[in-house]
Amino acid sequence: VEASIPEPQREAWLKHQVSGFKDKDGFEREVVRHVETTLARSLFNCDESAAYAACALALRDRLILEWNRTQQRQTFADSKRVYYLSLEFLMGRALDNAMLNVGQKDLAKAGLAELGFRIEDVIQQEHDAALGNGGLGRLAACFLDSLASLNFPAWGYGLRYRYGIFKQEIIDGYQVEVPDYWLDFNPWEFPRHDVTVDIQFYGNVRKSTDEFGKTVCHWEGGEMVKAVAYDVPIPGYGTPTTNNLRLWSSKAASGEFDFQKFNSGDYESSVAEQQRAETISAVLYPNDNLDRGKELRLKQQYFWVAASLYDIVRRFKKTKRSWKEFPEQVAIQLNDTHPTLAIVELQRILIDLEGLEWDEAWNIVVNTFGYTNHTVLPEALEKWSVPLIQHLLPRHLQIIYEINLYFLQDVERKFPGDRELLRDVSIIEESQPKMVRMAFLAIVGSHKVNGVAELHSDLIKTTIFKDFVKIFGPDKFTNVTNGITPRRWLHQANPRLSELIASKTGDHGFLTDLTKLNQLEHYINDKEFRKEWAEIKYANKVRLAKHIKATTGVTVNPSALFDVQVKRIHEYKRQQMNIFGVIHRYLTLKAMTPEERQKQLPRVSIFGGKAAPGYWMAKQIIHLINSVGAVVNNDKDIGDLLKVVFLEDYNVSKAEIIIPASDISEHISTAGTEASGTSNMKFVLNGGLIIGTCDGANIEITREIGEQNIFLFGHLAEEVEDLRHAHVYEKQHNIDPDLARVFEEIEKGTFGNPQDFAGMISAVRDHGDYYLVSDDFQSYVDTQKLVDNAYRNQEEWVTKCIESVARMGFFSSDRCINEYAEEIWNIEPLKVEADQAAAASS
Ligand code: CBF
Repeated sequence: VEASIPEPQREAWLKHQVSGFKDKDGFEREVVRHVETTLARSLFNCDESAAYAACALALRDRLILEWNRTQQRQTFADSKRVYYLSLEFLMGRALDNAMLNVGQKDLAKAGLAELGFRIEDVIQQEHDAALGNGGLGRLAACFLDSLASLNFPAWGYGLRYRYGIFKQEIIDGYQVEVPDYWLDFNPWEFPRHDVTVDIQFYGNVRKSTDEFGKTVCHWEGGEMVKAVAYDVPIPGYGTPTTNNLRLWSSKAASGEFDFQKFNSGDYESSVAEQQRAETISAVLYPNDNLDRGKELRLKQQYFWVAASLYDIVRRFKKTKRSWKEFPEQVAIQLNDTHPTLAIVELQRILIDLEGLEWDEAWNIVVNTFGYTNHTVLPEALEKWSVPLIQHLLPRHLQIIYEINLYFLQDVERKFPGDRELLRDVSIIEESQPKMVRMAFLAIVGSHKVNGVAELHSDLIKTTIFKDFVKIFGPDKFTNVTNGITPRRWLHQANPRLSELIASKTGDHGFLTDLTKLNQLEHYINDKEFRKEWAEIKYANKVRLAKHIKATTGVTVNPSALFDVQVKRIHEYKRQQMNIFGVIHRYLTLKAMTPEERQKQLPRVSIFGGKAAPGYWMAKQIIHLINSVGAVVNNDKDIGDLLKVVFLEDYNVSKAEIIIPASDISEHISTAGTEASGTSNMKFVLNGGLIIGTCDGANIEITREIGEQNIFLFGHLAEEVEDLRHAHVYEKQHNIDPDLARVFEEIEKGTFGNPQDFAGMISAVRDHGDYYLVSDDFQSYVDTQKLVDNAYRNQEEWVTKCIESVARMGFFSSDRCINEYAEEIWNIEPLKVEADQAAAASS
C-alpha cells in the first residue's frame, strides 16, 4: 500500500500519517477537541447530545483510517468482491456497535466518565438509521456486520432516503405517522461529491447500423438525474476490516436551480427540477411484504441499480481485465426482487455500450447475479406494468422482451408444445395491462436462487417457482437459512449475559464462533451460574418495565411473565389472534372468584410494531390492542394479573431493550406465510422461550434446541390450502366457541365502539378466515396454558432457557454468510495479517 505513494513524497506523507487515539487520554483529548473545534461548543456548555457528537466523531476518525486501509488492501489484492444490493438497510444506532466492534467501549466508558458523562446516556442520544421496514432490511444490516467481521471484500449498495421509516406515535390508541428527521446530524456518512453518476429516465430508442452491419441501439433524450454517493463505514468485529456501504442520493443533474427562471421572477419553477430530482431518494416506501406498483418506486429502483452498476463496472474496468472475467471478480446479490432491473442494466451496458454479443453478455450476467427470495405472499411479489416501464425505461423494456424471447425458446426446446407452461413461466404476464413478473426475471437472470429458511426454500420450489425447477433443474435453487449477528443481538443488547457466558466459556470467542455456546450445557446444573442467569433476566425486565412506565404510564410487575410480540403488524403474523387470546384470558380471569384469581400467574402482554400507513386492517389491530389495554389495565379485579401494553415506534434500538427482557415471545404466523423470521432467533439467543407455529425458521430452531424447549401449536403448512378451500367453497367454518365468546364481548362494546373492530371480526367469521385464526385459536390458547404452567416451575424454565441458548450456534449470520460465500458467490475472505490486526486493536 505504501508503494502507491510516489517515492519523493512518501516520507512526508508517512511522517504525518494520522493514527487515531491510542488510550483513554488520547480519546478524551479527541472528544474535547471535537467539542471545541468541530462542534464549536464551549466546554462549559457541553450537554449529552454534544458529548455524543464528539464521541462519535472521535471514534469515526479511528474508523476512517481502517476503512481507507481496508479499501486499499482490497484494491491491491484484486480479488473477487461481493456487492449486496438492498433497497433497505435497517442499521439502527452505530456508536455502541462501532465501539464494541473495534474493542474501545471500556476505554470510551472510562474516558466519558472522566469528562462527566455516563456512556449509556451518551449512546441514547443517537438517532436510529431506520432505512428499512422490518426483517429484510435488518437482515441486510446483519449481513454487512458479518461480511466485515469475516474479512470478505464486500460492499453494500442502497438508497440514502432523506426520510427513513416514519416515526410512529400512538394518539388515543391510533397509529399516527410522523416524519423521521434522521439526517439532522449523522456523523457516520461521508458525502462523496466527486462520486456522481448521471441517471437517465424516459426518452426513446434509436437504432443504427455500425460499420460491420450490426444493429446498435441508442437510448436518447429524456431526463437526467444525478446520483451522489454517500459512504458509511462498516467495522468488523475483532478485525481491522472496515467495509463500505454506499448509499445514493438524488440531485438535479443540471445544478442547484434554474437561475434564468429565478431572475425572471418565476421562483416556483426555478426550483422545480431540483425538487423533482430530490424526490427520488426522499422517502422509504413504508410497506413490508406489499407491492404497490407506484412509478416513483420504480424510479427509485432504477436510479439505485443504475448508479450501483455504473460504480461496479467502473471499478472492474480499472483492473483492465477482459469482460469474460467479470463474474470471477464480481458477485452481485439481489436482496429480493427490488434490484432486479440490475440484470437488465448490466445486459444493456454490455451490449449497447461495450459492444458485446448478446450471448456472451448474457452469460456474464447470469453468472454474476444471485437472487434471494424472501416471501411467497402473492401481494408482495413485484410486478411492473409494461406501459410504465416502456415510458420510464424504453430500452430496458426491449431488453426484457428479448430476454423473455430467448428464455421461452429454450423452454419450448425442452418442453415442445407445452403452451400452458410457456404462459405460466413467461416473464410477461398477458394481463390487461401486461405486467413484468420481476421474480421470474430475477430467476432467469441469476445462477442461484435461494430461500431464507428450509420450509420456505422447499415451498418456493413446490409452489410459486415449481415450473422453474422443472426447467432449470433443482440445483439452481438452494436454501440459506437466515441468521443474526451475535455482536449486536447478544453482546451489545445484553452485555451482562454476554459477560456471564464469557466467564464460563473462557472468553468472547462465541461472538465469532457462535457454536461455542454449546459449552454452556456443562453449566446447566451450576447453581451460581443459574442464579446469575435468572438475575440478569430479571434486571433486563426491570429495565423494560421502566421503559414501559416512561413511555405508556403503565406500571408492570417485573416478576410477571413477559409475553412479547414485536414485529410489523400484518394479518399473516396474526397479532389479531394474540389480542383475541388476551381478551379470552381477561374474560377467564373475570369469571373467576377472587380466591381462584389469586392462584393465577401474572402476565404482561407486550406488543410493538408499525402498520403500513395504508393498511387499514393492521391499524385496526393496533387500535384494538390499545383499547383492550385501556380496559384491562384499569380493572381493579385484575390488578397485576394481566397488563396489556403497546410500545410505540418499535425500531432497532427499542428491540435492544425489549428482546433481552422477554420470557416468552410470539412467532405465530399462519403456517407457510413467514419466510423465516429473524426476531425468533434474537429472542432465543437472549434466553427467552418462544411460542410459535411450524413456520419459517421456527422449525429449524426447534430442531436445534429440542421440542421440549419450544411451545409449538397450530395447523401445518400442508393443511393450509385445504382449510382455506373448505372455508370458502364448502362453507365449513365453525368458529371456535372461545373465539366466538371473544367476538361477542367486543361486539357488546366492552372495548369501545364495536364498529371500529367489525372488519377484523368479519374477516374471520364471514370472509373465509384466510389466515386461519379460528382454526388455530384453541390450540393457541391451550398452548398458552402450557406456557403458564411451565413458567410456574422456575427451575425447569431456567434449564430450558440455558439449554436453548447453548444450542443456538447455527443461527449466526456468520454461518449464513459463509454459506452464501461458498455456494453462491464463490468468494474468499481477504486475510488480514496478524500485525495489521494487532495494530488496529491497539
Ligand atoms: O429474510 C428476511 C425476512 O424478510 C421478510 O421480512 C420480508 O420482508 N420478506 C420476511 O417476511 C421474513 O420472514 C424474513 O425473515
